Amino acid sequence: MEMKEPENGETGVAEPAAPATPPAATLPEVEAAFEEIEVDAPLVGIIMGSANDKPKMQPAGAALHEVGISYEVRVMSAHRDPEKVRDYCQNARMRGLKVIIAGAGMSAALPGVAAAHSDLPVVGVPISGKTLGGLDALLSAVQMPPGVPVACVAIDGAKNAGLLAARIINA
Ligand code: RP5
Repeated sequence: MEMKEPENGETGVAEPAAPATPPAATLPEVEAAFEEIEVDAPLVGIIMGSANDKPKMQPAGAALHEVGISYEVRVMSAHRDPEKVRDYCQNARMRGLKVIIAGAGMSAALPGVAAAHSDLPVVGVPISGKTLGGLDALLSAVQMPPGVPVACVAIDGAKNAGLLAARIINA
């Protein structure tokens, strides 16, 4: 039987379909897509020197929750975990935080150390301890040297710290 010659350059063999390559997205398209992704990234970092401070710092989170501002809570001591505090505060702005609330008792270095490692607004909360009624923490948090600003609320004034952070964010 005679085979018919393929005409007009046809090979007579079906060509495999070319793999479909999606067109490369442009940078503005990628940026727009990211803007559409809803993330509930924290705007406020609530840090404290000890897990024992949590009950006294809880009103800060409650105040933020009430006005719909997302926050995260971390325990880190300026004296016992200095590297952790440094890393957290140095990365805070890059991570999207707008305000740091720092609570500590006794020789409360945490607010000042946070302000030394970040240019974000820092709200200090002096926490009352077993002795001295929190005066030790108040003086430690409030007596900051020029150039290292800390907005210090009252002893055990975590609620106002949350409210002040919300006002800073909404200013
Ligand atoms: C501070 O020392 C903490 O903020 C806490 O208020 C105080 C005592 O710490 P714990 O012995 O309760 O861990 O650093």
